[in-house]
Amino acid sequence: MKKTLLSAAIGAAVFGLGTAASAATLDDVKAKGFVQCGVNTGLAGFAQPDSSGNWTGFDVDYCKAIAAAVFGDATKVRYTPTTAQSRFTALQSGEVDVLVRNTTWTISRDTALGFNFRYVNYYDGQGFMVPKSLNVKSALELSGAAVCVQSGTTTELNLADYFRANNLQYNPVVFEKLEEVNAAYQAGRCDVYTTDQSGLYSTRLALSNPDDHMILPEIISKEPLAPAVRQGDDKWFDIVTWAGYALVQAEEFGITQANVDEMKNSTNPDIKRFLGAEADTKIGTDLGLTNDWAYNIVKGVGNYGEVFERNIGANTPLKIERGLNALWTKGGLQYAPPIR
Ligand SMILES: N[C@@H](CCC(=O)N[C@@H](CS)C(=O)NCC(=O)O)C(=O)O
Repeated sequence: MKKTLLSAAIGAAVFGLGTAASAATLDDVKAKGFVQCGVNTGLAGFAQPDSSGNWTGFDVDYCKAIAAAVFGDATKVRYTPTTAQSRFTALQSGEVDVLVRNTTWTISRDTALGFNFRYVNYYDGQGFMVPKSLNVKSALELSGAAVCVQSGTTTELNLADYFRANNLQYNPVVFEKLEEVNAAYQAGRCDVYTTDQSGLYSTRLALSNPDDHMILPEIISKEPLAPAVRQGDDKWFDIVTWAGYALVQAEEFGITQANVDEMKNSTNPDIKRFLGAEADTKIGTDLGLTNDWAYNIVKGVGNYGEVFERNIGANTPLKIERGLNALWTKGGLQYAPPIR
């Protein structure tokens, strides 16, 4: 009897019960009228609510791009704040339709956890932040340090590997919530803060005295941050993936939020097709959307470069350089397969 119950429970876990986690995410999304997007609890530049609950950020704009592709309206999104730990159950259970939350694409998340990743919206790597007063110039000088880290992250795992590989001792100070890690570091309970470099930039801003802290030169891992969906729904996976590629392709074409209407009259057939302005195109309908899906994305949030600059670029408090996230034509890794 016990065994039967157990197999039923495993069956339910494997196949997913309830409509929210069913295979037809696009239908669910259309029926409810919005995309439920799993984001951070609040990471400056990436996903943050203001006092009236309006979310903005680099990841938030990706959620909006998906909504624009589906509804022709970038505002049709609701946000679910998730911690590093809670994000995976939120996606598995169907509480969210997509996770856009600085989540590193790893093989175990792609297999054992049951997710799918394809388009990387931010190429990152793990770094270390220290108070300048610690007088340290390299992570290799950190033996014996107390290191603040958030649980449920690749960060925690890479930290252990890096210190072991370099024969360094350390004392992990682990918390589930971002504000707990921040508070512990601010209070001097740890010598070092480690997370993705993008996260370090955001976190440093949240400190009471950002200029007293520096980011060490070592990048100890690859952190390709990618939106994730549940396995078993290729149609939705395609939409989430190509929404990202559309942002990148728009930048490559020089299509911006300001010129997108004019670009519909371009003499370049590639651009016209991309914007759904070629009569014979099916690129949108083949995705299960309308042919102006990419036009709607650019109209709603701009191109990849605009999204980057608006939220985290040189003229924002974060001042992040494009680096690996430049277009492939400019020495970076952002590259979209042909949209034709
Ligand atoms: N990319 C890493 C780390 C992601 C992560 O959760 N980073 C923390 C530290 S920056 C974070 O975003 N916390 C925000 C929160 O819990 O709301 C991963 O996927 O495991």
